Amino acid sequence: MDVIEKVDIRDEEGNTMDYSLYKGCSFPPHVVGNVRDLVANCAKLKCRQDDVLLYTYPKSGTHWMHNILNMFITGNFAYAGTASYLEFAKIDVIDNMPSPRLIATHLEVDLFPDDIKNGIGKVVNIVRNPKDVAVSYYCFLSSMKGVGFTGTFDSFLRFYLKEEFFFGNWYGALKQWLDIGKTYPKMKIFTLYYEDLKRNTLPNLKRVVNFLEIPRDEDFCKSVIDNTGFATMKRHHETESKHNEQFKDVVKDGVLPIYRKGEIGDWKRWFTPAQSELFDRVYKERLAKYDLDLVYE
Ligand code: PPS
Repeated sequence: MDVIEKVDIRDEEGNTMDYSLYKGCSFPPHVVGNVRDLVANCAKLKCRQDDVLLYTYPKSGTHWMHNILNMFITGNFAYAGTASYLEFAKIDVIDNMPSPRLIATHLEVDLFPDDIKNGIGKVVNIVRNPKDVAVSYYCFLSSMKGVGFTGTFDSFLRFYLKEEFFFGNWYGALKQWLDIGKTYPKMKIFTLYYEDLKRNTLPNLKRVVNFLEIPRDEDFCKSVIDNTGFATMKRHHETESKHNEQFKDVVKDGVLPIYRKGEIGDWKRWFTPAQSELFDRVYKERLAKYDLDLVYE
């Protein structure tokens, strides 16, 4: 029988990270309920043709894209807050959401609903360069309660570079997407890079609209841009998102610490040259067989 292993790793400075390991996948402590039930419930979730599942490795722009997609799907520009995540919301909440549903997840692709793997519903995947993800993740976890991280950025990087991190590691997540055509050829997916979205927003929003196959013209896309800018979303989040049920036990002041800087290249203020070199070496080895052109600044 598959067991849920509770793992608690500690570095030489005494910083700890604990997670659950189940069927080779790692889960942070604040996922909803028991990971065995979570995995089983996700696999059998009944999907609908008009479902949109937003996949991101954490800190890659989930909130940003959730609000963009919500505007496209609903046809209005209301702020939509934080998504309902497969792993943080109760499954009956997801099951009972009215159509068209927009759901988010950081779960590994193998744990996606079987229906999604078989092409029922669409998946939007956002990828962000791993150095900015590392900084964003560190700042986020340093501000959380219970699942927080109390060590230095250097000690965090050592955890981040391990095979097993929360929801797996960044390069493992990316590999799943680069290989997706072979693993799940029926899945309908669209991958967008955070950096492209940030630098060339309008053309990339048009690509999103094409993928969703919904009628939204250029003026609509421009209004989406006006309503999903970093400062606008940060203001909405801080005034309207208190006490989100999914995260009420792990946030310090009722607000998830999401909107920090929203920039490309902030990692340069955090990484030392030695950390950056180590990072580049590890990533080059692990992603050697892929032809990647990530944008870091
Ligand atoms: S989470 O917790 O995994 O759901 O976080 P996630 O939403 O994926 O990522 C948070 C980072 O996304 C940045 N962000 C934005 N960047 C640009 N434009 C907009 N509108 C925007 N909204 C959110 C957010 O600031 C976090 O990145 P950092 O680098 O920490 O600022």
